[in-house]
Amino acid sequence: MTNFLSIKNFLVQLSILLLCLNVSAKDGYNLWLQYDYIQNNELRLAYKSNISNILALGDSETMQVALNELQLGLSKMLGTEILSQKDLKGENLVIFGTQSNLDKKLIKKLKKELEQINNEGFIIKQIIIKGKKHIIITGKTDVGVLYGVFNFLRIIQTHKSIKNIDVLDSPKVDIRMLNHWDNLDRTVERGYAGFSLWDWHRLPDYIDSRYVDYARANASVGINGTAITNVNANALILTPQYLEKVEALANVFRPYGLKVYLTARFSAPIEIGGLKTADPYDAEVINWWKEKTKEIYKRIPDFGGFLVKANSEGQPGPQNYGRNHVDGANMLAEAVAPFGGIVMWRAFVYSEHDADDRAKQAFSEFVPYDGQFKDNVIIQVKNGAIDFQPREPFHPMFGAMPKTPLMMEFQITQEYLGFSTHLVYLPKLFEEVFEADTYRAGKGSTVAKVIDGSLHNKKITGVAGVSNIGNDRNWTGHPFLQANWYGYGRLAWNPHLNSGDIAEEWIRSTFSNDTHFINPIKEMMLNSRETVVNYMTPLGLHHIMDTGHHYGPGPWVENLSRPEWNPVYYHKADKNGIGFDRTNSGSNATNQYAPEVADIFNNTATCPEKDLLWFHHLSWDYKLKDGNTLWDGIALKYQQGVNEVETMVHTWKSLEKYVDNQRFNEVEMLLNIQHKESKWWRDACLLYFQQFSEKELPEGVEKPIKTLEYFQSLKFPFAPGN
Ligand code: GCV
Repeated sequence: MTNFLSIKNFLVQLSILLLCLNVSAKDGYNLWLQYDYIQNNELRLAYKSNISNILALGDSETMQVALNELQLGLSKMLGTEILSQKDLKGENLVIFGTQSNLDKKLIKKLKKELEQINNEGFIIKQIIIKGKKHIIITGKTDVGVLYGVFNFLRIIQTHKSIKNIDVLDSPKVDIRMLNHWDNLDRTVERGYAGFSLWDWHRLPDYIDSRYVDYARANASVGINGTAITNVNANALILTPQYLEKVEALANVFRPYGLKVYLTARFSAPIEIGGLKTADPYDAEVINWWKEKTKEIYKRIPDFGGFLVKANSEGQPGPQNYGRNHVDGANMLAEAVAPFGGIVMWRAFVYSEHDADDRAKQAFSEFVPYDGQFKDNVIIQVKNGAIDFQPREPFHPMFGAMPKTPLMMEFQITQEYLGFSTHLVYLPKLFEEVFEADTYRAGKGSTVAKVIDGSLHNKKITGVAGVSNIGNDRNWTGHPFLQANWYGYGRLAWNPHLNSGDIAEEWIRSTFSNDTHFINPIKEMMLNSRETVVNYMTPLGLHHIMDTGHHYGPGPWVENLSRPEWNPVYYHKADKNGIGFDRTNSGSNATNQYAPEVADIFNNTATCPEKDLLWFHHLSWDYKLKDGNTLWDGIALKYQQGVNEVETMVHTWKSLEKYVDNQRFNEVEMLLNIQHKESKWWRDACLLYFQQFSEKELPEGVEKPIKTLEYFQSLKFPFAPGN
């Protein structure tokens, strides 16, 4: 590792040299850490007048990483080599180190601030030492300091003033993690940006430098955990052969504050342990997990714990032995507890044997267990009750289990939102979920407060995002989808942040600080989520994507073995109308929300139109708020979505001069595909639904050129991620 860091050190120096030669490739690999040279002389000189050299207090691996980053970032942005010095000589130093490295006088000076931050928080402040002005970056742990360093660099990258700088911040959520649905053969379930980053075959001896860059990017936005394997788990990851490889990754990630978690296949004691059962009540099984856990912690002392998908979509679990989720989760929790580990148990359950509305099943199964899980269990709940749709009302479980920690699961990869081809800025979706009011402890009981633990005073808090990263050169397939990784990390750090502010930070750090570019691009990003809803699933429609791969429209699909896998189950279109009645006259899913919320959703007059067909089955002639009939309204929304993508194409084209060729061309091609596919969605869905409505398309909606049969005949046997 030390060797690796010195190579890294050398690369930093090389980058600085290349900067002076002005060589800079813009293939997207550097993500939001571009550290572009500040062209504006006045601004650059203003920074320079506050920054001379760097003084690192402490020499842990994390401090070395922080030093490299500061040197790289500052040197590139200021256009001059910023040196690291060993003493307090001079002024305008950027001094960084943990509280324990500060001298007593300084600690006294910062006492108030230090009391206000948690273990991963940081302080960035201008201070005077012996009459000389400096900037101090400090925190309680070296990872906190690293976060402070990244924050300081972001301030400069986004061209904010550092005059009298005084920043104090702490994450509001403990576990902020990526869930990789990466398989051991390097395919990625629902992954659209290439193959898995983890080169299992060449690990542990070959350490791809990308592992370091991955950890660095995560640290830069405060992500502190990674579950590196698919929740549809393979038990082999728990064998010594693979644990050795996991250990190598954990060693690379550690200096960046990134903990490793593994997915645990419930039947592992049988598959790799040679036992006859995986019954969580069986003494041998209990012991097997304890020993396995010990073995893991021996290799990886800061191992985070297990993520488990059990009795869900065919995965094994405690119910195979007549036990329940509490039995399964608590058995694993006991194994990891002595080492400070946790168990993240997923609530994504629905059964083909349960005739009840799929949207109700997780709540029905889990809420009665409230208070029964061990302290180190956290239940991982998807943002909505079905499955990562372009829009879903918030999951009714949020706020409904006051005695159990619940963590949010978002999907950053776009399984249902156009893969890595469509530009959709997801923090807008994440923000909508966080801002939703559960009313569980009166008005203002937002999902954000459930997740940050403040609503019910939770001991562990967490947010997970299903990763959209692969080994594509630009990490996410589409240059703009880097913003979803970035924005996810920022919101996991603080679920109360504003998605517009995050977009602006990202644009400035990734592309340009020119407001002529920022303003239209920010608008485009912020609108993009509503746009995809409009051309895929307007007015509360959901899960009408084509079978299996979920690429493109397939509202007609009705032949899958499980009813709830068929789009027709969700839209219920017929001659009388369209939509899923989840009110008290239908499946009564609304009853799983607090009464105040249920009342809003039950009544068409108060139900937000964006969720209308999620909760109501309505006639084609139903009058929408704008006076249009439901049929016309649906058709107009599809058309609006297409028009909006067209606007995105034009906006992008008009900004060519602000972007390097490579990223400009890539985005242009991708937007053109998105435009084409938005029309495909519009035409296929409207032709299909028109069979039931038997109505003409309203004025303003383009007539499809192809037939419904044509759209139904399209097949994509090699669609990625499936
Ligand atoms: C990992 C959906 C996806 C599956 C995924 C599952 C889950 O059903 O289509 O690919 O499996 O969600 O979240 O477990």
